[in-house]
Amino acid sequence: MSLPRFFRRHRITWKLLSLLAIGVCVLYFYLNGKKFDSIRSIEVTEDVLRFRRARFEKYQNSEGSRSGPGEKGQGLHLQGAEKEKADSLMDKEAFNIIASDKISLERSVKDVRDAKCKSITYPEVLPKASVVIIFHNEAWSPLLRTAHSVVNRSPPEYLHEVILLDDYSDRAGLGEELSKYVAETWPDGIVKVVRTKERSGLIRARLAGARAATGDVLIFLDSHCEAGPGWIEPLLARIKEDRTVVLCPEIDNIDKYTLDYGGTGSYSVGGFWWSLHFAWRPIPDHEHKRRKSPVDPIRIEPILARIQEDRSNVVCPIVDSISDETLEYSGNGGYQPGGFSWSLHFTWEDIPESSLQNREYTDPIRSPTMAGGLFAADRKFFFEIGAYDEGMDVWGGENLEISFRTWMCGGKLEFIPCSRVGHIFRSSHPYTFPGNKDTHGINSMRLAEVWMDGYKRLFYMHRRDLLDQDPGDLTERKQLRERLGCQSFKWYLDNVYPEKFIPDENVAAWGMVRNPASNLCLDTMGKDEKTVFDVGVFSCQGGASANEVFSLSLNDELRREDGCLSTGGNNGDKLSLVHCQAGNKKQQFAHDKEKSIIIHVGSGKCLDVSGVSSGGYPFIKDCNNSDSQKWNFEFYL
Ligand code: UD2
Ligand code: MN
Repeated sequence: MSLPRFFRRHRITWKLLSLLAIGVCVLYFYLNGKKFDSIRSIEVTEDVLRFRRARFEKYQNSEGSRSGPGEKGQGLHLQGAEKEKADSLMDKEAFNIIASDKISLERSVKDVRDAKCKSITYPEVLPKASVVIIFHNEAWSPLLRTAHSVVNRSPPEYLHEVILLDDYSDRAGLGEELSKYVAETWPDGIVKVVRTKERSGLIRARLAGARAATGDVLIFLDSHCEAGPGWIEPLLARIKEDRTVVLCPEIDNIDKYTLDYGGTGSYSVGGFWWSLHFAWRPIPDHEHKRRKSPVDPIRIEPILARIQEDRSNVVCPIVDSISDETLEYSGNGGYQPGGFSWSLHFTWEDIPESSLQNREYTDPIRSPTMAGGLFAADRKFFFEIGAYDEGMDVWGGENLEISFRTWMCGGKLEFIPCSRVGHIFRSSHPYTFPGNKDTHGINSMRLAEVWMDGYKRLFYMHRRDLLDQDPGDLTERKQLRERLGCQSFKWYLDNVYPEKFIPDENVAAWGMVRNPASNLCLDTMGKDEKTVFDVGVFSCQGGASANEVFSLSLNDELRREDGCLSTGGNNGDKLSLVHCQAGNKKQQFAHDKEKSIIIHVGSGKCLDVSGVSSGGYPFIKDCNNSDSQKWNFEFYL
């Protein structure tokens, strides 16, 4: 029987059939057009709120008495077969998954906040947070531990929702099983799973999360974090105070081998290398001053007070001890102010509480950049200043982009010392980079092109390989900058990051440092500037290699971005590149352009390459006017 006859027999008309086809098409496009799965939403009634409150209190009350592996944030030291298994999985997971699996998903952590954080009273009414946790093929235990830590340590009044944003994972257990676990564990719907329909990369995944969120404030976390006690209030309170701040918690380190939750110890801020990699840096002096840090100098009353722009103060140095027997000079350890006893003898006292104002420990710390993964922002403000660059793929660069943009377009970036969140810093990425693309490189190129004005030259100096690459369409991002009327990158450097060294500005000379007779140039020989190493010489590359770029600073340093040449005082001493230290005599060099010599100020000796060939090491030697001691910089300012 032919088909038309079949239809006639069963009274199915062509009309009906085409209607059906159209219906199927509409449904198909509707489902496909939606970028993510719909969110399970549950009406938040009084009952639901009571349920959440009770759950939160139950956890809070039991937290102190929990026992088991890894509790109180302790690390696990595996033995025997378990250790072998963990070691063998290290390559794949880039952290100790066996230890993580043994630790409760709801473990307690150390409270590493400064004691003063605990005495702060935050406003009762705070904006509510949507916590967005993005992941691609994350291991089960760190992912769920992140979610549990957020629910267990955020008062329900302030937690609008937790969004687990699955960036198209295909790892076993992260599909149905995860949805089921979430539904059963948090029946009140506080945790939601949202899935992208294609691998989006972490930047577009965060955007998808932000678009799905409906809370007042967005807080992003990586999928291997643990929120610490009291982590959320200081973030929300600061945003309530000023909706234009973008905030980072202090990021504590969860050890990738043992899962030990450790405090960061000292506070740092973010910087960057001109290669557009992120760097941690100590809080700069100007920021200490702005925060009116009482620690440096220490105020030691009642007897002594410090002079600070006030001639009526009498000051003392901290008195170190010199042993009367061995003459060993040693620091006194703790700082102590003086007091007196009523018999009128002098006494050493503890620093009075009143002198240790809270702010050093609790006030926001301004930072030029953020590490990327953990931050909070007013949801609307996040979108107002341009959210993220959707043209960025998989991983890298977005953290500097949002940092530069926030500062340049009217926001501020701050670290909040009282908000602590742990993160497992892994040694590699336990996921693929589709097409094996250098996404950090291309993403950085996009941000350099849009935000760095002429300073992008310093990025390309390190990444000549990218010069012939296509960063993709930048029109929208450039329009955004225009529309928001953002400041220049020079403004950012001058006002936000004044301590950043610019290799070709405000220097005496820069570029290749060349010995004409041998055509050898100072060269890092590809060594990483974050390490200490001896500087070599190599045949001059004619500006083709960033390894040969050195600057003679106005402070007489012969330096790179962060490292200065340093040498002892003896004939034959090599020159090592070490962290620059203002005023260190070993690091001072003078260049006599007429005589073409470079003199090490401390020893009066000259930079020399006699008998050295390409790949060897220059040294200092008594000045003798020979050709092996003649040097020229590529550019003089
Ligand atoms: C740091 C940041 C990270 C990000 C990155 C620069 C911290 C602690 N971490 O690297 O958040 O800013 O620098 O880009 O500051 N992911 C996806 N889809 C992908 C790839 C990754 O969802 O295609 C998720 C991943 O599961 C993780 C997050 O993105 O939750 C960040 O990735 P990471 O942990 O590998 O990055 P990390 O910490 O080395
Ligand atoms: Mn991470």
